[in-house]
Amino acid sequence: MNAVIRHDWTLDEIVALLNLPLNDVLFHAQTIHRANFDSNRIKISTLLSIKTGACAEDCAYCAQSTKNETTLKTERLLALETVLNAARAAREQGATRFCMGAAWRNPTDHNLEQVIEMIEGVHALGMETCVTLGMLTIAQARRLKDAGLDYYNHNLDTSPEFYGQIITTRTFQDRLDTLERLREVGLKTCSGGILGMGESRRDRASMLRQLTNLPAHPESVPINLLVQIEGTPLFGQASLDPFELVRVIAATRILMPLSDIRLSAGRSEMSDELQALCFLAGANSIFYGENLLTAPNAAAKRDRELFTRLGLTFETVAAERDEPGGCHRSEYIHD
Ligand code: SAM
Ligand code: DTB
Ligand code: SF4
Repeated sequence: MNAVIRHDWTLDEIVALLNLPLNDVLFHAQTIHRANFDSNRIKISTLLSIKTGACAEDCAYCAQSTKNETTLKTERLLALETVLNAARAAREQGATRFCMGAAWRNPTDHNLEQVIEMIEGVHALGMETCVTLGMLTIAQARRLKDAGLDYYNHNLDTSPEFYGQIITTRTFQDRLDTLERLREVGLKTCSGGILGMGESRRDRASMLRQLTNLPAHPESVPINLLVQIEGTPLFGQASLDPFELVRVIAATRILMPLSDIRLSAGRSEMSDELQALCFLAGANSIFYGENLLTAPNAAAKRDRELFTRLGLTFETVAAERDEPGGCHRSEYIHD
């Protein structure tokens, strides 16, 4: 009952979930969450931008688009050793998964081989790997799978109806096609979206419907709150009612009972109380570390204190238990 996996949700059903009194949707989501997860355990991943800025796409939210007049310093693909040093530092801080993001519309085959060296190096440190590199061909998806990649992040970002107001240089269908290729080769997927871009509640429901009605639910669903970047068209957008974020997380938990739900970008602007409500609503994963890709994240010290105050545990890779061949065991700590 608490892990009914459906792929046939109607838009009205999802809107109805978002319209519930907050206590009711929270109770429903928390009941499902408890039945399927340790409700006091949070997974943490650390992000690194391995290629920054100078992106030809026109995503209206993004600091990295050449179409947006931001002050971002661009950076070519990082050297392998730089990436591995960052992964080691993230592991020391307790991250179990290292996510590498590149500001590409899609990688070239040469780019992909360079990133594969990074994936193999991070694996050898005993960490899970995730990359987000833009659109992929089926051959590229297969190459990543064969190289041992764990997760590929590719977001739908918003509803198909609102999408055209946010991005014009690639279509919603392009995104669905990449997700299909990932599934076809058996890669685990991380796919979600962004809230607070001026979309309606119905758009939010429609985005969730797209995710939950995919042939398989993404293993990981990032819910980002727009980080407003000066120089982007979305800078100055009216901020979202924080309870709407909680409702969306709760609905996501109800719709995708077994997926990890990541409270992603935007935490640095959230109060501790709002984050606590998001965990109650079923979020069980965060980005941890001082930076997201180009924007600051919630400070790690603040996160550790918040976890202690809430009695949450987070999974760490114990460095001293690192085993040859890249195997690792995890343990749960109270920090
Ligand atoms: N270039 C690749 C792509 O677009 O697929 C990968 C990197 S891109 C930065 C990854 C995701 O980060 C985007 O799809 C979007 O959901 C999220 N993102 C980017 N900028 C953001 C912002 N300012 N606020 C919230 N989320 C953001
Ligand atoms: C995701 O859904 N959010 C992350 C990750 N996947 C790649 C990226 C957030 C980016 C926030 C803005 C920035 O740092 O530029
Ligand atoms: Fe480029 Fe990705 Fe940013 Fe869009 S979201 S501008 S594709 S880096």
